[in-house]
Amino acid sequence: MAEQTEVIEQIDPRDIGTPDNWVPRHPELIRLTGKHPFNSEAPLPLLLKQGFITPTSLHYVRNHGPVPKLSWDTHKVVIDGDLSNPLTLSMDEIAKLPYIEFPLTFCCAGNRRKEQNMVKKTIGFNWGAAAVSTAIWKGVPLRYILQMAGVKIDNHDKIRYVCFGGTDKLPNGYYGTSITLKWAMDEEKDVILAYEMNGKRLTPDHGFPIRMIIPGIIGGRMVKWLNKITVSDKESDSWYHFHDNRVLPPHVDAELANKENWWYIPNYIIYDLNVNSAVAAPAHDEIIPFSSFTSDSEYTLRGYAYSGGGRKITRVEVTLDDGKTWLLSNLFDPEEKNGRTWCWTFWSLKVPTHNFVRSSEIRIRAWDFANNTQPENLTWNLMGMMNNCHYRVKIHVITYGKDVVLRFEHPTQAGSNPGGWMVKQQEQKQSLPSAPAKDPKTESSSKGPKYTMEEIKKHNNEKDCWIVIDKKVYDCTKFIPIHPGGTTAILINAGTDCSEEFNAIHSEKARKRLATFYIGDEVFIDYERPLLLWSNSSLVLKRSGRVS
Ligand SMILES: Nc1nc2c(c(=O)[nH]1)N[C@H]1C(S)=C(S)[C@@H](COP(=O)(O)O)O[C@H]1N2
Ligand SMILES: [Mo]
Repeated sequence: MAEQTEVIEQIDPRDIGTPDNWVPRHPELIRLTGKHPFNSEAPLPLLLKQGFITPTSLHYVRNHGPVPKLSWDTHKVVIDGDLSNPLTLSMDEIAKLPYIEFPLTFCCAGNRRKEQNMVKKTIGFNWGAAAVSTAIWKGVPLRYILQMAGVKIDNHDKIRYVCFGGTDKLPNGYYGTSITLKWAMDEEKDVILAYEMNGKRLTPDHGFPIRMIIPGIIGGRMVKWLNKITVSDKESDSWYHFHDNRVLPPHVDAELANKENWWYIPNYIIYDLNVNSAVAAPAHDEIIPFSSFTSDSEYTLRGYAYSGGGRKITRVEVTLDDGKTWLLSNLFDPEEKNGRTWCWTFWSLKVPTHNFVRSSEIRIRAWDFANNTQPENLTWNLMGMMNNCHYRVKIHVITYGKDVVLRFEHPTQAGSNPGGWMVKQQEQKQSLPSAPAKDPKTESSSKGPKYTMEEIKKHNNEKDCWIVIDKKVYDCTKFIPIHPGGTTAILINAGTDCSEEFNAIHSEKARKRLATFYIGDEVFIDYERPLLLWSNSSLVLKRSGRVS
């Protein structure tokens, strides 16, 4: 079913000059956080085209920092804490232990975040709907290793934890997180230390030489470049365990979260994935010419659905009439093991093509084995996590050349890629004259001197460092040593326009701080965005499979 993994050996020119200049990567992955670190997803139609198993090279990647350069021969995993026989294991030793191998759908809790960002900016970058992939993972059960290390079986009510640490040192310390010991010891949960992915050793981006695999939960807890496992009566003390992968209540903004320590409230941590689904066919900007219709022509809608906790998808429904009626789609056989599944399900539904003409939107929702379904509307949250509202694809009838065509429009496109009906809505909102005036204290004025890119490029080192963000020029030289994201993060962008990099990851607070370094403006040719981008713009349509 899966097209076999091609081995990528090429270094992408975009990685040159970054700490990842040695990591081979697929050129078609969409980069979401500029040059560095590497966060990327495949184009959604390309992802689905691969079938049930995603080739390693197209599996989404979420790296908080540079990829650690580790070697199989020297890497060790330390297993310590509340154990009678703490261990240190080499990779060769680990690879000799009993193993299990199974397919697992990985999903970042930020999947579909760009939709949230279009409602209001979160502190996270713009994941599209492809922060999800499926691979076959092989490794030794954590339970087995803990038994080797003399774990004491719980016979009291006190919760104990297993904490995982990676070798990647980040601005706020090492990446790490934890699960309960009970979970780790549960044979049904299939928690493993994985050293193979799709039949080969892990790639650097996916945690080489070893990572955690914890089925049914968000990718964020599956620590890559694993070198430490600690049994403790406390959960992980990693900064990232508390400040990432949480769904805070919608009224909590960044300032409040920090001031009142909302990060540490146990209720808001994410473990299990929630039920979610998306449409891959029709693709964004796909068109069907009316001239290709016959009275009985049909179109096959396709997409993915998944849920957490081993709960299988039990149905995916489609409405073409705003929820008045729901059509039941076909589900591909779920990958099941003892009544649970760790994988996504693909769905499809044949629809008479002419039904699209009377409809303005394809909307879908999935249900899982606990009869959880997706909410109609999204609930904004500070980190933009777990967005699983109904997935809506708009249908437009437009003239294109000499033909009249149906054109499909997804809510967003991943990263800074343009297009999407939510993106358009947001642009319209911003260009309305009634939009609230910008705060003069935080917005730098545009009265400063003008600089050309030629001039800006010269200020490209640690003694003299200018950057351009959204056409404004900032002298960040003094800020380099105290940048919370590290010095290299600024230096690799010195003398360049790094709007994309900056906007992808910075908060409102960082933006205010940036304003204090304003020195002038980049000269550029301004143009007025039309209010109704859609009706005014000349469209460049990408043709995809369906156009015959
Ligand atoms: N050590 C380490 N582990 C990590 C991360 C990281 O940055 N460092 N990112 C996490 C997040 S948020 C996700 S979604 C998954 C992504 O795994 P992948 O890049 O193999 O798809 O890894 C998780 N494990
Ligand atoms: Mo993630």
